[in-house]
Amino acid sequence: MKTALITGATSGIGRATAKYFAKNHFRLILCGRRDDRLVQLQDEFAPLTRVHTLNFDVRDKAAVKASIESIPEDLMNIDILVNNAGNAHGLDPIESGSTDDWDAMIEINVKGLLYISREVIPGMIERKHGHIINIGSIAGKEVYPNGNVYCASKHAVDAINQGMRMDLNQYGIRVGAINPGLVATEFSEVRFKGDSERAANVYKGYEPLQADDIADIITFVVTRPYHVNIADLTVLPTAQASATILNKEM
Ligand code: NDP
Ligand code: 8X3
Repeated sequence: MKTALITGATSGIGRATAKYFAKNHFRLILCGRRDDRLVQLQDEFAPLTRVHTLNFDVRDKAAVKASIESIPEDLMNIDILVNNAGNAHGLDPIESGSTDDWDAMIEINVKGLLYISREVIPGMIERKHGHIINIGSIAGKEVYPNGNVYCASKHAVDAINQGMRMDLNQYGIRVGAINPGLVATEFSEVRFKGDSERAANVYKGYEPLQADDIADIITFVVTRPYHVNIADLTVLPTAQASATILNKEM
């Protein structure tokens, strides 16, 4: 039975992935900062599989280390790491963007992903077995107006994904990225700091991806035979052709 650690499991893509993995009876280590949601996840998935939750902020290097070290022995051999925790903060031109927003995106989307990976990878190397899924974005392949630092953070994920795959190749560890386009999650609520109307507008007038669509694909990717590594996958809603081209007439 596989053991999977998912960051950002309390919402959106991470939560949906936890649900799909639970249905496949993967043992789960689910991470996030909102404790009430972690308790909900535990209650919901415990009838299907072994679930352990970890509450920490991926920005906090010491907390990341302590949390990974606290994983119970029966879950210590992590087969799958889904580096999913992340968000956009703001959508502002470079000359007036908030430096706090920039810090948040670089610290969470880039440094947080690195801190988690640094703690999990040594065990995978020891076992010469593991699969890392990095959640990038179409924003890691293209840049869009006002996307500046969020796009930079996801371009960094793209580079880290490639670098990880090269460095871990000698140990037989699979590494791949899933790069979604527009997915209707709490992503825009966070980006627009709780402005629900503005957030809802992002997904109006066309059919966006749902978190389940991405979770289904992640589940496909991690259930391929071990010699198959899906290295880089961009997934868009049919209405979206690129980071900037969206057909709202469909
Ligand atoms: P959500 O806002 O629904 O989920 C984000 C998750 O990340 C939450 O579980 C949140 O948990 C966690 N998280 C955020 N900050 C931190 C932190 N500092 N420490 C620990 N956990 C944190 O958004 P999505 O599900 O859409 O986003 C998931 C990933 O998908 C992100 O990396 C995002 O960039 C990427 N993505 C999203 C797209 C979209 O259109 N929605 C498209 C392309 C990529 P909590 O608040 O409990 O800590
Ligand atoms: C999230 C989707 O379009 O805001 O990565 O970049 S988008």
